[in-house]
Amino acid sequence: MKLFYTQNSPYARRPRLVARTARLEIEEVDMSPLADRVGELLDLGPGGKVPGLLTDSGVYLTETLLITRYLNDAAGGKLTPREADRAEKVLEMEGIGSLLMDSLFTRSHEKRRDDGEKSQALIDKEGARAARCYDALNERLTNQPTVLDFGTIAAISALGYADWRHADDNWREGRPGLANWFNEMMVNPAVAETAPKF
Ligand SMILES: N[C@@H](CCC(=O)N[C@@H](CS)C(=O)NCC(=O)O)C(=O)O
Repeated sequence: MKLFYTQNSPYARRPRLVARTARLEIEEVDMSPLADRVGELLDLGPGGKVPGLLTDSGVYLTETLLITRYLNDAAGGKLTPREADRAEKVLEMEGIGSLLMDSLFTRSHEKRRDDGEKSQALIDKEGARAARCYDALNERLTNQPTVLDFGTIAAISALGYADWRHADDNWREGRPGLANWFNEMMVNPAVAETAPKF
């Protein structure tokens, strides 16, 4: 299997972390700079985005959520929570992490548009959504163990992206529990080596 990624893509970080957590051997193909190499992705499918996964049988899969589930299945379901209660909590966390990631991504692109093209209303709306998500993560992850599952992988990936693209959110401010949990997670080599570089 080949996973197409870029180091700073928060979406691609999720399947990269799933593969490492499930100890699944995959080939990672760095597509940086994406603008120059997008043609290679377009030869495989219509999206031109990372992550993308070329399966051993030659099918090209896209969309983070689907790729993470495919990898987990390929690893025999190692990341599938055993108890129903736990499974729901993991899904809840994955939803919040995904919401945060989409919101941060949208706002980052909007902020980089030319003056006159950007919408301050959209920036404000997404900024408020991100703040609610940071609070929700702080509530749920304070004093929690540093376990990698679908939920914490989504959270870590979104927060790492926030550090890169939205440093002025200062998400650690007033959320010491989340900040401590994040620092402890960064000790994990898989988390450290997939972090965005900036
Ligand atoms: N919905 C997609 C989003 C993936 C995505 O937006 N990836 C970005 C990099 S972080 C990308 O490839 N952007 C290139 C583009 O928009 O052309 C997913 O869940 O995988």
